[in-house]
This record gives sequence, structure tokens and C-alpha cells, in this order.
Amino acid sequence: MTADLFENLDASAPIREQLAVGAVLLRGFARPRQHELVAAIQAITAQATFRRMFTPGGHQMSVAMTNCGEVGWVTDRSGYRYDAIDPDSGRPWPSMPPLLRDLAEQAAAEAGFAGFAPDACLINCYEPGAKMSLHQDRDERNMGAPIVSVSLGLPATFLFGGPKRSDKSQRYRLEHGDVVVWGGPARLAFHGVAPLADGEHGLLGRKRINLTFRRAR
Ligand code: MD6
Ligand code: FE
Repeated sequence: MTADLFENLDASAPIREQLAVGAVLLRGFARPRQHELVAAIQAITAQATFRRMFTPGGHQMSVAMTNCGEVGWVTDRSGYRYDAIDPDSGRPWPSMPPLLRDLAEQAAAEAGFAGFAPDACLINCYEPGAKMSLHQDRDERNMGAPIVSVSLGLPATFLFGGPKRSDKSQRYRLEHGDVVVWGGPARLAFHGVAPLADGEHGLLGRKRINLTFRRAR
């Protein structure tokens, strides 16, 4: 109670919520840049369109994905990996716009991970009903770097657990402009997204877009 009253006296300090040691939610951190972010995402997806990929087990994901950066995360029957080439176009992924890179670097610094230099940004597009099952992000070579996750559009319920799949998970509502930074002891926490509820967002319509920035290599 007292902490709530005093923690944001500094107007320049973002509203933060600690999810776990090493995981922090920065409420509204991306909001001031929302319009430029949406324009940058549109430019990327015009080059590398959203597609619903297949898991190694042969299931088609409900979330549509694309990437920007030096490498992109892909999944198909042969496995999960980072690849410099977009398998749909045969061309390199669009480069990461400085606007996106800077946002990720600043959010990471705010969370205590100064010097974050992402080389990959996975862009997820959820429509009502789309979900992401509990998983760990473990395809990156460099587990010392955090992951920065930016939510835009419709709100989602984010599930955040522990290092074991069976650890009980907590639920957090992620809204337009919210940023989650996670690393250190939380880096391998299981997490997921509950089926997206229908709704209409002023900027993005019936969609949620999530950007996750990683240091893959
Ligand atoms: C999503 N996010 O929010 C999916 N992974 O749509 C993730 O899978 C994720 O938000 C690692 C760190 C942060 C995340
Ligand atoms: Fe993840």
C-alpha cells in the first residue's frame, strides 16, 4: 500500500510490476511510440508477411508470425531454429528498424539489463482465439541476454510460471504498450498466452501484436 503510493513519485519512472526475480512488466512503456511502431511493423510485414508455421509435431500454430533482424525464429517439421533467410521468400528478413532496436535496448536498461543488443525480433499476430501454449524460450545461443516483449493491440492474458512446466503459473493482463523484460534467473521460466478474447482495438482492430526481441547468436 505504502509502496504503491510512493513508487512512482518520479514522473519519468515507468510503472513497474515485478513478475519474478529477473522479470519485470513496464506498464505503457511503448505507448509514446505506438504510432511509429505500428507503421514500422506494417513496413516489415509488407516485405515478410505473417504466416502460421508448423511445429515439429506437425501442428499448425494459431499465432501468425514473421521476423525482422539479422536472424528470425522459424519452426517447421525439422525443428525450431534461427535462420537468416525467410523460408517463404527466400530472402533475408527485413532489417530491424532503429526505432525497434532502441525501444528494446531502453526497456532492457530500465529493467537492469544495460547493453542489450538484439539481433532478432519475432513478430506474433494473434486473432481472437489464438493462443500460445506454455513454453520456454531456449533456442537462443546466448542465455545471458534478456528477452524484451512488447504488446500492442487487444489485451491478452499472459501466463508466467517457473523453471518447470509443472510450476504453477500466474496470470497477468498485458495491454497495448506494455513491455515485459525478462532475463537472469527468470530467463528459462515457462510462459504462454491464453486464447485471445474478441474485441476491437482503436489502432489494430481485432488483433494483438507482440514483438519479442532476442539475442539469438
Ligand atoms: C506473446 N510471448 O506475448 C508471447 N517469450 O505473445 C512470449 O512467448 C515471450 O512475452 C519470452 C519472453 C517474453 C514473452
Ligand atoms: Fe516465449
